[in-house]
Amino acid sequence: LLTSAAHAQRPKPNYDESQVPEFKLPDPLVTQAGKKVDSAEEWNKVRRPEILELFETEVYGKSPARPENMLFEVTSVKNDALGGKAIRKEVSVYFSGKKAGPRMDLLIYLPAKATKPVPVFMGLNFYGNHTITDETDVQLNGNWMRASKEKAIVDHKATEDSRGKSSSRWPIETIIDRGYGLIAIYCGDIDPDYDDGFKNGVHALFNSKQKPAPDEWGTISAWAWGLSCALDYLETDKQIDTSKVAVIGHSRLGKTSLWAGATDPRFALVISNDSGCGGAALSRRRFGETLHVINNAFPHWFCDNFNKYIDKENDLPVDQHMLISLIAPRPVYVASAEDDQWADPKGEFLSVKYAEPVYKLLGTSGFGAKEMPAVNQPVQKQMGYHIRTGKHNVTDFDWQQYLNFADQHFQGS
Ligand code: GTR
Repeated sequence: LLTSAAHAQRPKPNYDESQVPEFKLPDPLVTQAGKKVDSAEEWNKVRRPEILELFETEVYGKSPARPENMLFEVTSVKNDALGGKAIRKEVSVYFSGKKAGPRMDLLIYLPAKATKPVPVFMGLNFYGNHTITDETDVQLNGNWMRASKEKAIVDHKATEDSRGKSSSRWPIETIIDRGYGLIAIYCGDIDPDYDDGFKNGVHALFNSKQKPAPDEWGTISAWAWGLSCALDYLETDKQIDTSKVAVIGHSRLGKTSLWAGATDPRFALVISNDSGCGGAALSRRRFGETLHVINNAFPHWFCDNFNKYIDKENDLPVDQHMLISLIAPRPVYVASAEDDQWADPKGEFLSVKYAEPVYKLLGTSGFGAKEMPAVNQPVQKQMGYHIRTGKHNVTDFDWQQYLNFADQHFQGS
């Protein structure tokens, strides 16, 4: 997905463990002033806000407050979706409260047989809600999309042939059969995934001065902000148990689900699937994708301050284990894939491990794993991790683990 210009300047990635530089990680349990944090109170009052602020100003960028006057419009309801198994709804969220402004569309599947509000998974997708389902009567997204032959995108627009093209990543029937709902949103409804100088998407709604300041929101922050807006809608929907919303994302959208979980404590469970650099992977390892590569290829994802740390990862006041720590004590699950070395599976594992002291301080079961587990051998306590065989993708194996993990934390089984 890199542009050819970015390819040209892209330094050779390191995949050799013996070439990983030596580094010292900042301690999530020592304040910026050097004081050891040894109580939940100190964590919540001092250290957590400090870390959150550092991620806001140095990594993802600060987002504005969410609008209070958003307009929610239910545009379709089908009570016998998926052969009668599911209730399906489409809901438009108008961010400015006016139909003229940008809007995102939620595609919602809920188990038809539910007798009480249900726990749900909510996640962004890459090419529109119509790609996640084989049902052909959901709305075809008309917004700008990244080029993709595989997804039948023509001139940056979805086509009828795009329908269902990502359905293997969203096993809707399995999710429904296990008693969960699913909410899907196209990330580009919130902010199109290209470097446009922040003139479109929700940035345009707030940034009259065109380009955000160096500590203001990039696209990942905007996406996470959009997920929180979606949660605002869910809170108005009586069929959904909003104390049990798991936020899930893959790759760039996995970076986003972690940031959404960190910034919005209403997300009760957080899942990162192959999120890699700027997601779960430790930046200081410089294994696979690095800050250099990611900030050149995707200058719009992070805030401009993040560029300061290109080839200077040791100067970062945080590393990505501290992103995981911001989710504590809520359950968090990080998944890697064996053939996805670009995303640095070991660096993703280590982030979970080095966030564990915070989870322990807050009285949870933590993680437990000291070494990386073997492939396809999930570890699931308050913190979960697996590395599965195969490539950068979301598979049924991944979903089985997420569903088991959710059962454990949402249904007590
Ligand atoms: C790649 C990028 C990764 C990851 C991936 C994706 O090009 O280098 O960080 O975000 O895209 O989102 O699929």
